[in-house]
Amino acid sequence: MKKVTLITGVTGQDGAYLSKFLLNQGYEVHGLLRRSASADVVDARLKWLGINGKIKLHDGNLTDLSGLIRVMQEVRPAEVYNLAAQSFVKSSWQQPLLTGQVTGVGAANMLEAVRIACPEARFYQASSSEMFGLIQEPVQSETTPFYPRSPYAAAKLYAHWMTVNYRESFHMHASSGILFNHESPLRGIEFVTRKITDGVARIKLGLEKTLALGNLDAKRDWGHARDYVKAMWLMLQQDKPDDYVIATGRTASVREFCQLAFGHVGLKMEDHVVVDERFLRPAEVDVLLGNPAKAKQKLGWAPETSLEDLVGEMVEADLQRLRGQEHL
Ligand code: NAP
Ligand code: G4F
Repeated sequence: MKKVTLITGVTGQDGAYLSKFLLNQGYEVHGLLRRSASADVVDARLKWLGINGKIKLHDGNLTDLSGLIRVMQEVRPAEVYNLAAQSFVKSSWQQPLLTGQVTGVGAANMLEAVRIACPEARFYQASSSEMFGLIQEPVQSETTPFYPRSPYAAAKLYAHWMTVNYRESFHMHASSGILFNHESPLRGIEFVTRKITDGVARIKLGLEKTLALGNLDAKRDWGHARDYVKAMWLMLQQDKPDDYVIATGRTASVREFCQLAFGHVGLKMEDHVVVDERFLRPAEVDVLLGNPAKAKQKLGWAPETSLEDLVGEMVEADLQRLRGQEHL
């Protein structure tokens, strides 16, 4: 019998990589799909990984509890990965209430749906290093106090504590992965890394001359999404549920990321990058740096992709896309 799993956010970056990983592990993979008028492109990431058609998709939305319960009753998953969210930090200041409803209350809806319809299922919540915000320790671990700096981070913090609360109140196998930034060729174009690699590819191909960015001094601990989805799965294979920081233990600035990306194609960022204050944020998370020691010790997990390799893979994918005019 195949193990059955349900992934929310299946059309996003992590949902696509996790689906591929679980299919390779022999799982029957189900995904929650919110209705879109652009149904022809919503599975672009699954197509990119060659797995569209291998996942059973179910209509649903994180804000609709009755629909979630129906999907749980139909699928009867052994493992549930809650990856769906309004995940773009900058938009969370423009849409704070929607972000709270989807990213925060949506996770509580998922916990309720599992508790009501399939309480034995193991549950993964996509928590975020963004919860550390105005950092209280130079290197952040599972014991570092949180200080959210955006409506997104505040919503994630609610979802995180609800996950802990359901674990402690109802003895659910509910784990929370506090993942630091992870990127890939499937990253949304609005996030800084993909914006940079797409911009570099456009400049290299003569389609653009400049790339406008915001705060070049912000620092992030960047890993590869392909490595990080494995950690999600490992958390649900443990006897006991718990919380884990997933990070590389290296931090780099947006400026350094730019230098690597432009350098990959033999260009200099100084010749092309302009700072545009439209891309600054009302409150910034200046630096994030994670300590993944617990994940290494208890899960046997370690990142496998260097920042240099990640940047190279992303720039190459964007060059390929632009030459072929593929949509993503
Ligand atoms: P992503 O690419 O933005 O994907 C988000 C997914 O959520 C998409 O599939 C989206 O569907 C879906 N979604 C949004 N609103 C929904 C709703 N109301 N109902 C149902 N589905 C909805 O995000 P990601 O980078 O893969 O991240 C996955 C999760 O990890 C997110 O929760 C994110 O906040 C969290 N996280 C990410 C990182 C990171 O660095 N990537 C780090 C820490 C935590 P559509 O395709 O229809 O838009
Ligand atoms: O790529 P970003 O938009 O990612 P951010 O805000 O760190 O959030 C991502 O990682 C979180 C984990 O820590 C996730 F929870 C969240 O869902 C998301 O995946 O911005 C990174 C940094 C920021 O400091 C931003 O100010 O890059 C800076 N930046 C500078 N110029 C820019 C730009 N960010 C964007 N998006 N666009 C710019 O032009």
